[in-house]
Amino acid sequence: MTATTVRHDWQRDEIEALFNQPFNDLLFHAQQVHRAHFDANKVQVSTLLSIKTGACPEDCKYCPQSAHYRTDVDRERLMAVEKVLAEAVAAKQQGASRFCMGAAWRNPKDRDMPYVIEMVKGVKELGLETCMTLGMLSAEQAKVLQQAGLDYYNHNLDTSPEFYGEIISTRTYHDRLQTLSNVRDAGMKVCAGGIVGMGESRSDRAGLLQQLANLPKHPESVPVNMLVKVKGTPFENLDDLDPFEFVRTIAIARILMPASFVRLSAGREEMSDELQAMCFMAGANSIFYGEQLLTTANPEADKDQQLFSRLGLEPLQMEGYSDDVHEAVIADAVAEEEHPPLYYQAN
Ligand code: SAM
Ligand code: DTB
Ligand code: SF4
Repeated sequence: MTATTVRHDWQRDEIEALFNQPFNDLLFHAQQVHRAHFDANKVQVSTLLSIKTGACPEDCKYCPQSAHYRTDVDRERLMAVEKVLAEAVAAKQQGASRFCMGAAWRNPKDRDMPYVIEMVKGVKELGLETCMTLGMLSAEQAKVLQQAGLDYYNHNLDTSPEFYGEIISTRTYHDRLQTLSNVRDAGMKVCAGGIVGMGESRSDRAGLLQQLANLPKHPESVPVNMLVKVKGTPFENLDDLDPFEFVRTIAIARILMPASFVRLSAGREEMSDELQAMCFMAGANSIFYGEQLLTTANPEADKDQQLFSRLGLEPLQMEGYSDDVHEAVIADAVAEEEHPPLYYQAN
């Protein structure tokens, strides 16, 4: 297999074999794949805003916004459109190229749609890429959002199909796959990933990545979240995941989805600079920037600027990385696929 091969037929044991490689071999492999597709010193930067916070009817055990758990998150109604746009202006001034809006909903209601549509249109007019994460979407809702100018939709698979039932009971894995397919069919870019550190096994981590990599088209953006343990959620006292296992998960996401942006997502506030640097070496090339994720803390903007400068990283300007370029990268990679390898080689 070459460093540019894009596959959609990953077997669980192949992925587990990657997890079982010596750390240095795995990182070397991931770096080769990363450098075949991306400038390894450029990182895409998004800013996140919670447009509707708390009181969510779903029971996701990791989530501080679920109404099933007593956390310190205050409930807030859907934000006014002007307020969202003011936040988007600030994000742009800070250097973000994409503005992601998240709502603590099971799914958007009909009455919500006119407001979110105005948000999409307004953010787009500012020259930012738009992303939303609003829960499940019907095919019709996905089309309406796409027509309003929504570039990306984030909807995570969260974990493996087997472990999923331990985490959420109010919606199924199949529901999530259906939303991803509605988003794709509507012509939007897909942002889909998951969370590690929820007490899952290595095989579950492999299973999550297998599901993502075997989607008919790889998500353009793959957020890998480290669980943020929030007081009041059922997961508040879980043991920490070995940080090297987190780096391995990033490296394998990079290998399995070579042309996708792998996002070093929630959990950076709890990570050392050295651990984050290792994640960038393993192929992470996207982050959330700004002091707040949805309800939990993210590193201060200054701190990230210093980290970028110390590592010689630069924010990716989307003007220089058009859709056409991304399409071309994927097309090149797919062309390679016509000559499948006889057997798999680590490097
Ligand atoms: N309510 C919508 C949904 O769940 O589809 C959108 C917002 S939800 C907060 C978006 C994602 O944030 C979840 O799918 C989950 O992967 C991630 N997330 C939530 N709480 C988290 C936590 N404590 N640590 C890490 N990731 C978390
Ligand atoms: C994703 O995968 N991670 C982001 C984004 N998509 C919406 C959310 C992280 C949330 C972390 C917990 C919080 O701040 O509430
Ligand atoms: Fe609600 Fe989303 Fe949190 Fe689940 S992850 S409880 S759906 S806000």
